[in-house]
Amino acid sequence: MNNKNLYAAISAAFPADRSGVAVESADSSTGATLKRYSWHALDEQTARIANLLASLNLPEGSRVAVQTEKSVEALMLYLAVLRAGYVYLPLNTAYQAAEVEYFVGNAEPAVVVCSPKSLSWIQPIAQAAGVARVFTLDDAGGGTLAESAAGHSATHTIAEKQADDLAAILYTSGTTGRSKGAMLSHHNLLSNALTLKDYWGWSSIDVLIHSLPIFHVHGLFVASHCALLSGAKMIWFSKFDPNAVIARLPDATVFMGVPTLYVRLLGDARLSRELCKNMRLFVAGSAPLLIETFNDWRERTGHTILERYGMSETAMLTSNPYLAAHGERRGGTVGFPLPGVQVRVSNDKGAACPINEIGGIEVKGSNVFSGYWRMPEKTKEEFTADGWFKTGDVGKIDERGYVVIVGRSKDLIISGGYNVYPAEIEGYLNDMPGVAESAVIGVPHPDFGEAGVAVVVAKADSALDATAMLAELKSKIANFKVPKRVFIVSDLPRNAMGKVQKNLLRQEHARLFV
Ligand code: MCA
Ligand code: AMP
Repeated sequence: MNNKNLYAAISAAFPADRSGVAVESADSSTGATLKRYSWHALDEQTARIANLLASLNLPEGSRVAVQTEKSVEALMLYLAVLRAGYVYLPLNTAYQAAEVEYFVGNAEPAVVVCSPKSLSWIQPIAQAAGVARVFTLDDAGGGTLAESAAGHSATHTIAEKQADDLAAILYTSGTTGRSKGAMLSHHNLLSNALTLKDYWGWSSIDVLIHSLPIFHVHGLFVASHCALLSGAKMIWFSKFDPNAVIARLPDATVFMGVPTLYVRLLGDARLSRELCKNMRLFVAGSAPLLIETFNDWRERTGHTILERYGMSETAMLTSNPYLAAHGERRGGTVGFPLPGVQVRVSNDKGAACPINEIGGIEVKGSNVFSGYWRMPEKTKEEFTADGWFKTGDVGKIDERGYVVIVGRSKDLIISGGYNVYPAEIEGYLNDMPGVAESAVIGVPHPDFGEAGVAVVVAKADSALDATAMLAELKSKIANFKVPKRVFIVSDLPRNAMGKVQKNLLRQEHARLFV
């Protein structure tokens, strides 16, 4: 195949008989079938949207920013952006105006697609940033995008792309300063997806339960690409609800989730071996999977969860083995480097760590991004002189070659699979009247794995109200970033250098939720 467009590989994997079901949307609370979309319909609708985009005469490399609820039509929009040769920029639906304003201002998309309910606040943001067109896409697939696409042809020649051309930009928050857009090429995404498809034994008879959001690597790339590149059917939920997943497990063969999804499924007394008898694979990632969850899952279902590890900048890096011949799936580890991915552990002087010694995890491979959008300096900082990407994760490689993640050098909280950067939340808190300083930490949480907690110091003669502070945060930032608790204290613990000792705060509040 000469055309390196990821969509060319995806469409080449469509089954010969395109009348079969590619995606079945299902009610996210009951699991009941809502609508079936054939491969043919997927092809036709992505063609229409791709033709609509092409008709706008956008410059080469234009970004299409999307903040819509999850629907099959939203998946089609993603595929259409690839097909038309533009760059997809997904945004978490929880982001509010200030957050979206930053992404739109930074990425300068030519097109924005949003939910009709957000149009009133997104339109002015888009206008101010010089966005050429704003379309709407609602939960049921309606809106101005579908209306405009309806007038376009259902055939479209896939745009020619080179392997290194950009396919998507995924924003990841920064430990200091603002979010950075990780630039992923068609080759980054395709090479990783083909590796996973192979390594995890995908075939066209698989049926994937897709209940993750599609604005992050896990749901958008890992889950969707594996199914699409295998010609396998997806059962598509607009959001995760254990009740609906339990209802459809007997119809499925593969499930992917962040650890919180497994914890919530285990909380349902109906989860059993019988229910999972047609399943062949449960994949977990995006956050550490507790060994208790790993063990409980095996006991209840008879299946051993396959834990893997990745990042927005790299897609998937390591995976526990799928085939028993390659080794056992070991809880508490993220498995082996995937074929084509190199992983090393380095100490703070940049020297390689021996087996079982803890250091910074560095990676290399055709899956690794080319850099951060318009941030060459940041990009340079995150790579070693010999071209390895510094993940910011801390870990080791054991004597059997399994990678174990023990922590992070980046000040990051992962809550329910979403990343929350304390520096960003502290910025908002510090801007509030009467706040002298603040520290945001992550503490163990039974449902989200980790939850954010804010510890705030008031200015002299100021009285702070924790409830009001939480309400203000809620009005400004994505809800999952809002700390679950705010503590007002007289001072923060500091070391001799004057640096806040977050480890002491984490110890103090370690048992808050567990
Ligand atoms: C929701 N809430 C949360 C979170 N989600 N709080 C902390 N962390 C969260 N993740 C809070 C809301 O703020 C709200 O609080 C209340 O819970 C209910 O919100 P709702 O949206 O109804 O929650 P939910 O539907 O139960 O969502 C929980 C969830 C969701 C299903 C676990 O967070 C989720 O889908 N997580 C998956 C994220 C994911 O796909 N990550 C992959 C990133 P209030 O009522 O007070 O406002 S990709 C990645 O990390 C790398 C590359 C990788 O390796 O995959
Ligand atoms: P993101 O910025 O959303 O791409 O998140 C990537 C980060 O999620 C990684 O750098 C890790 O810290 C974390 N992560 C992903 N998968 C795992 C896993 N299986 N175990 C522990 N941490 C993980």
